[in-house]
Amino acid sequence: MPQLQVFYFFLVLMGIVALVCIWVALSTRQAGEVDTGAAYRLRKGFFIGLCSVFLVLLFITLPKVPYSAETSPPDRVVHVVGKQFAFALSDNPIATDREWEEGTYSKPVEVPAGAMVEFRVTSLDVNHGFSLYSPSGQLLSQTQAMPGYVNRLRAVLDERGRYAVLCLEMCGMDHHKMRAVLDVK
Ligand SMILES: [Cu+2]
Repeated sequence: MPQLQVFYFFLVLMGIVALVCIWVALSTRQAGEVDTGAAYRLRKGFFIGLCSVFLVLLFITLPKVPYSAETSPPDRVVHVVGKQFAFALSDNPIATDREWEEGTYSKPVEVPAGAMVEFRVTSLDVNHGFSLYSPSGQLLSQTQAMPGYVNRLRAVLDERGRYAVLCLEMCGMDHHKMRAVLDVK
């Protein structure tokens, strides 16, 4: 479960930060001479070290960015509209409150496995967070659902099953109830 690994990773990271804070608090109890030259050298080394680590991580992770290049038209377009407190998914554009309501009650949109799907995501009221979860509950991709603007998100969904769409932006009292489903056949 990647979420659990991330949780433990942050727990360890927070432990290290706490230990450093305690060490700094204890070591600066007594006022003493400050060697500014050494401090600046340390800061420079830290800066260069951090930049090197980030550069390496950038080159390792950049090819794995899950957003496909938009060089060709998608196989399928799914229109997504958020509104407090549900998402409507439809094969047809949704412009009015009525169409949105129909979209939230109609049967789930189906897309073929392995097809390049383009989600056109917008909102009828406030900002929402459109996120797509695999049938096993893993977060695959996400974008913002913004009023007056359409965000396009492309994804190839290979695994067959029922995908969940959840809101990732705190949008009001019933934010946690905002969800929809998508079937990959
Ligand atoms: Cu929300």
